[in-house]
This record gives sequence, structure tokens and C-alpha cells, in this order.
Amino acid sequence: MLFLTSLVLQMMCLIFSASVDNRVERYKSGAIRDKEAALKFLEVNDKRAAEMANKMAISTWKYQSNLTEANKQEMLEMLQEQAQFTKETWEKATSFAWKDFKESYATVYRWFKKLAVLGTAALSEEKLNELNKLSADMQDIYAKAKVCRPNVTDNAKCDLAIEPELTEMLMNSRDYDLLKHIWAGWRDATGKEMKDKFLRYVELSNEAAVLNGFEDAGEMWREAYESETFQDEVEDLWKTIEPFYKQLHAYVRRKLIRQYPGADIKPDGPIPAHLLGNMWAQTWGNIFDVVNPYPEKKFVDVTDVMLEKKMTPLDMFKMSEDFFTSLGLIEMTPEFWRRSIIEKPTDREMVCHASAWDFYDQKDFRIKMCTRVNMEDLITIHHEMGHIEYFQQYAKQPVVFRDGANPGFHEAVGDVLALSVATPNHLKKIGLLKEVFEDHEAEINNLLSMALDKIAFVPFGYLIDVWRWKVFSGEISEEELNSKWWDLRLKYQGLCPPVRRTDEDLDAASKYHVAADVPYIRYFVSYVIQFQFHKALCDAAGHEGPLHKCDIYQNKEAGTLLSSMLSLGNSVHWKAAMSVITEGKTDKMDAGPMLEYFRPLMEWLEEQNEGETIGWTSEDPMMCP
Ligand code: KAF
Ligand code: ZN
Repeated sequence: MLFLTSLVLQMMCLIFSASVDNRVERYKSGAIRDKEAALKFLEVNDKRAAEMANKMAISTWKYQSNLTEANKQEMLEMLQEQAQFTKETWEKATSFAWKDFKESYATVYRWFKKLAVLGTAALSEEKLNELNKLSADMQDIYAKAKVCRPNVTDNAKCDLAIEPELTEMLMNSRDYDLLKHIWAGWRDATGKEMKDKFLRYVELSNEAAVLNGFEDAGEMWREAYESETFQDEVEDLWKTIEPFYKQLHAYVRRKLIRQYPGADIKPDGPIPAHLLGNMWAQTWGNIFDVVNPYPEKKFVDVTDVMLEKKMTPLDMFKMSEDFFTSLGLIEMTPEFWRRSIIEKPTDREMVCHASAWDFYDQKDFRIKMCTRVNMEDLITIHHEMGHIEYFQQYAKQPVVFRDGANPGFHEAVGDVLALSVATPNHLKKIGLLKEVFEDHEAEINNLLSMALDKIAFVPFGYLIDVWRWKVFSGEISEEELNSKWWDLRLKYQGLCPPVRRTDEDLDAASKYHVAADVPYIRYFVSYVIQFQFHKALCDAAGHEGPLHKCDIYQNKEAGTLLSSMLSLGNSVHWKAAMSVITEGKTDKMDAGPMLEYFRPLMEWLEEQNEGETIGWTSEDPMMCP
């Protein structure tokens, strides 16, 4: 019986390993027994890992889509079980002389290397549970936070949630004081409430990192980029984009001074953080009406057309799927359509922040999102569906490689497609834009609208983890968490808070990813490389003319190239994946294509800003001058 089982396993192993790495096949027929044992271990373990990941995703989904104590408890127990599995795997994996495979069997070596990392499972059971509970509690505070309507004494009027109410008010209101009220209210209800938990979370995360041989948790996070020089690389990228950001900042500041004449915004100072159409001032596209250079070239807001057409969230998801399949990519599964949650439930509390889920069984993939019918959410749907497409493309890889080439790659997929979707010609094609103007003024309008989202985001995408890395390393002390946060908000984004901040506040944790323990530099990386990917796919599609006019819709060559990179998952270093999509032209992150895309706008901004102060100064980062 034992013999039979082992024979079956060996046969399965043979079939499996052939699909994983052809080179493995060669040594499997050789005589070295422990290599065979190693492969058998990987194969058997992979099945168990998929089952474990499936159970984990099911219980996390159950909790996040219905935030009850019972569901939280169930998830915490599953997290313990998962840690147990990670430890068992680690013990078995490290009993092999796996480092011997480095030269001869690169994929097997990489596979073992990933199994030989304990992560937070290195903590004692008690401490791990404490850390998991802290993370869940912080996320809970964020997801359930409510802000009162202005001038109310009645608690029943304290019902404004981040999605949809506060997001929509930030987007649409131009009332300085109302915006200030909800801006401060959100920070009181979130960051301030979780300060103690956050401090302990930092301590425990660092403890886990040290047990894994890292200096601190920041270093452990950066490991995902497999580069000794990662921090220098991102700093260099920022330096390349910074001059452009400063031009945009100066132009927007001038328009805001005109929009809010009573607010005393300084022409050489920072911009008040609550006026940019977004709770964190991370993207500014929602105030396009305030900064519109050529209003007569009526940049028709597609949101109006979407509402006119009475589009539903489901219509928006189908529209996004159509773009993926038009490239020859994989469609969403029946399970996806059956199990995704695409509208905010009214009968329970849920984590509304959009997310995409892999259930590790080849068919169950889901999105959870509180969709509103507008252009911004149409773009977010493409972003989330990009994650699902990646899941499907690498679904045949072993579990350890079912991940992005690096986290920035995962974030970039949907955004790349959305760059095509947002071109006026494409919007016209799909009936969301009534007419397309072809002159220079219309081009500037369109590019500015894109820059308000893409360029404005860059310093924000950078500074969140610059702050967390310093917090984890201890360079920022407990007493100065918030003052250092505002130093960075001033330095990189040129923003100031409209209400006095203190070190009792913890404004960084008013952002979902800080509360939910999600690293953020991935989005900075994504914003840079998505333009590299866009350029590469446009080249493959034979696009001629400026990069910002390229639409890869229905182009199978572009789809094939994208798929060839996505299907690798994390089985190779991201540099190899970068080489695949750029067809050997580069294996580095490069801000060049992003700047190329926006070049006509950069020239225009420089003209517009003549005589203007570029940059900003402020004496007191904790309060607007
Ligand atoms: C992106 C695009 C436009 C604007 C802004 C951004 C940055 C960022 C933000 O601040 O809104 N975007 C998101 O957070 C989108 C959500 C997500 O797709 O990136 C989501 C975040 C998340 C949620 C829960 C747990 C972990 C991460 N990421 C995923 O669902 C995800 C990412 C990688 C693999 C699998 C799923
Ligand atoms: Zn994402």
C-alpha cells in the first residue's frame, strides 16, 4: 500500500515537475535520491499550501465582508492554523540541502528559498495572535469609523462613512469649512483612535522581522523587491519626477487661490490638504473643474454620460472585462460573477476599500468593492480586475510563485489597461464621450486631467512608506510620529493641514493601508512601471504617434506580450519579467516613459507658471500658514 502510494506520488511528481521546470526532468532521471525527495516534498507541500490558502481566504473574506466579532474570531483561529502550517513547511524545507540547487536548478532553488522564510510565524503563538488581533482591530476601527454632519449635537447625525459619503463630499463640495470639518473629523475617528494599537503593532512587527534575520519590519517589507539598492532606486525615480510635480503643484495652487479667495493661501506656500478632491490629497482629478485651463473645450465628464445612460456597477464590470477579453486575455469565471460583492451592503458593516481575492483553486476569484457609478470607480474596477487577470494568468504556477513579479507589478496591470481606456478616442468608441476635440487645447485638457491623477499621486505613493520605514527603524520616535508625518507631507507633497495637528493625532493611520498593514511603495513602483508597460504594449501594437494617444483595445499582439509576462507570476526575478514585457529593451524601473507621456503638458505648465514661485516653504508643517 505504502509502495503504491509512493509510486502514484512519484508519477504525479514527474508530470508536475515537467511543467514546472524542464531542467528538473533531467536530474529526476538521475540517481541522486535526496533531489527526488526534495521534489516530492515540494509537490506534496504545494497541494497542502493551496488548500491552506483557500481556507484562509474563505475565512478572511467572510470576516471582511461582514465585520462581526464571531467572524473575526474564526479568522484569527485560521491565522494560527496557517502559521502552524508555515512552521511545519519551514522545518521540512530547511532540512534539505536546497542551496545546492542554486546554480543547477534555479526555479527549484527559488521555490525552496520562499519556503525557508517564516515571516510573522516566527513569533510565539501568543505574540502572533496579539499581532493578528491588533491588525484586525485597527482595520475594524477604520472600516466602521463615522463622522458627524457639521453643527449637530444629535448622535444620530453622526453617520458619514468614508464610502460613499465622505469620499463624495470631498469630491464635489467646494465649501472650505465643510471640507475642513470632514477632513479633521475623519482623522479624529481613525488615526487618533488607533495610536496605542499602532505602537504595539510596530513593536511586534519588528520583533518578527528580527527573528527572520532582518534589521526591522521595513527591511522585511522591502525584501519583496529583491534589490540591495531598492531605496536608492526609488529615491532616484522620485528625483526624476519631482520637477514635474512642482510645476503641477504651482499651477494648481494658483487656481485654488482664485477658487478660495478668503482662505489666504500663500502663493509661495503649501496647499491646504483638504481642497484637492480626495481625503488624502493623493489624486486630484476630482477638482478638474477648478483648474480647467480651457473650459470652452468642454472636457465632457464621462460620469455625466454614465449617469445619463443609467449604467449600473455590473455594466461597469462587464465593460472592464470586455477590455481584457478584447486583448485575448482570460475572461472572469462564473464563480467570479456569482461571488463578488460589487455594491455596498445595507444590512451589515463591511470593509469597503476595494480588493481582489485569489482563492487558490483555479476558479474562485472575487472582487469586493462598494462601487459608485462614476469615472473614478470605472478606473478602479479596471485596477481590481487587473489583479484578477494576474491571478488567472499565473494560476498554474506553484502556490509560492502565485504572486506578482514584485508587488508593484500586481498593482500596475489594471492601470495599464485603464491608460488606454482613458484616451478620448477610446471613450468615444465605447459611447462614454459624445465628441472628441483634436486641437492642442483639448490635448492639454486631457493631459492635465490625467496628470492630476498620475503625477499628483507620485509623492504620496512615495512618502507613506518613507514614513513607515523610518517608524520601523526607530529613526522616528513614538513622540514624533505625527510631526514627522507632516514634515514629509510638506517636503514631498507641499501640503499643509487646515486644522492644527498635534502628536496626539496619528494622521498616517487615516489611510487604509496604514491601518490595515498593507505596504504602500508598491503603488509608487506601479505608477512608474505602468507607463513602461504601456509603452511596451503600444510598441507591440504598432502604435504610432504620441504615447498619450495610444489605445491597445482589441490588439492581440499587445495581449500576448502582456500575458507572457503575467503568466510567469513570481517564478523569476522581476527584472526578468521586465525584460519579457519590454522585449529585452530594459530590466530596470524607468520614469522616462511617464515623462514622455506627459511631455506636452510639462512644456505648457512651464509657460503658464512663468514668474510663479515653483516649490513652497512653511515655518510650521503642523498648521497651514
Ligand atoms: C491606485 C490607483 C488609483 C488611485 C490610488 C491607488 C492606490 C491605492 C489607494 O490608495 O487607493 N489603491 C488601492 O488601494 C486599490 C486596492 C487594491 O487593489 O490595491 C488592494 C488593496 C488591499 C486591500 C486589502 C488587502 C491588501 C491590499 N489590493 C489587492 O486587493 C491585492 C493586491 C495584490 C494582490 C492581490 C490583491
Ligand atoms: Zn490594487
